[in-house]
Amino acid sequence: MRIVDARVIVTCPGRNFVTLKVVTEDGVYGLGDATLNGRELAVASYLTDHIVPLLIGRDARAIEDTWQYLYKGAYWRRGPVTMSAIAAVDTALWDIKGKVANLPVYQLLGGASREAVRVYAHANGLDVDQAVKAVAHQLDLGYTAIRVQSGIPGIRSTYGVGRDGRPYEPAEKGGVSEHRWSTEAYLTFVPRLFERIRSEFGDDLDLLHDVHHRLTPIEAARAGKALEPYHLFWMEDPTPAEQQSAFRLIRQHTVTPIAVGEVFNSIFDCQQLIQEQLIDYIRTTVVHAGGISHLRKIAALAELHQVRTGSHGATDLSPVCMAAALHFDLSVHNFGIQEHMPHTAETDTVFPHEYTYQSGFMHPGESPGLGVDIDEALAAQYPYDPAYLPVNRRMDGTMHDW
Ligand code: CS2
Ligand code: MG
Repeated sequence: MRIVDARVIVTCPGRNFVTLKVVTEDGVYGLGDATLNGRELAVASYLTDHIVPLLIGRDARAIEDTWQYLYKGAYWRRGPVTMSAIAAVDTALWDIKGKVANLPVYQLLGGASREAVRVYAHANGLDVDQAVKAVAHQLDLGYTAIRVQSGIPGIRSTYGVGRDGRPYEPAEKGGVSEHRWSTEAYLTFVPRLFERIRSEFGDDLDLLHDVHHRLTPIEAARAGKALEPYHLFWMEDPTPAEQQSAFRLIRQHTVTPIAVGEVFNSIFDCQQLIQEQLIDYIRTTVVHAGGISHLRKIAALAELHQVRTGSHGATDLSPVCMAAALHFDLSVHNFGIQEHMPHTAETDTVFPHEYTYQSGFMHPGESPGLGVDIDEALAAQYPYDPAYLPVNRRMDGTMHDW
């Protein structure tokens, strides 16, 4: 089953997405997400200029061989651009395999290990009162696991919190904005936030929190320790993880569970973290970590060390990635939880999909393949519109430490 066409579709239905569409000689096609937030066109070029010419004429059924060919054959390995491009090819080929086999992809991955995929929602507020209201709103929608972020007194803008009453969207249009950061203000504030949330909502709800790599290891240890009375489900990205051994220091001081990995793109980024059990949840996702094939290898390594998965699922990961993530989540035994930040109606119209949400759980559906499509004519009506993640500086203007 030869590949006869592969093309990259860049569209911006409210935010930018890059999608690869691979077509076989039988007319079957598959989709893969290739969106790298704020650096979208680099992946689009990597695919169009360097990968598509290699795909034409290849056997669409040879998923693992194609993965190895693109990873090892390029000589230049790893990195977010390369791995997002390889992920898009891999995801599209799994979609094709499912369609040809007339089975949803999760069945090809070993079948369902659970009835549905537990997801967590976001509750964000400019202050604690707003955060409390946001948690109440997500509880009304049926979520039983909620990530809570709040503006910090004394800090003008905080990453992860929406502005002007709008839902939080990671990328900002109109140039790169800069945020200011005070570790001391944050460390004093964050236990108070969770004290209030627990006193309002009790102990049953699962609470999560994202530190967005803002702390040193010893500061992260302090945060984890101070948060112990509020028994978080996880504390995410407490410190950057280029130096994986840094997490030993955090582990020595706190039993707050740790989730890491949304910026990782390879099993080698988390090898030590997993093998030394320095984390509890690995957040690598389909689009940025080499696709379904590579993510399964990460999950298999994690399973040996009692580490669960907790894939990234922010709005910059397209519905194609969300569909693929849900097939992976449903099948993999050591699944933990999946992030769910619903897309806008505009995005959902460009990417019609079978996956559904109900009462805190999602399901990828039973359609053959991934169960997601792209309306190319509609996508063409939304041209690329540059947007960037904000830059973070300390109060004195220094780029933040880590
Ligand atoms: C966040 C994201 O969802 C998360 O956990 O960390 O907002 C992340 O920063 C963006 O998806 C980056 O593109
Ligand atoms: Mg995060």
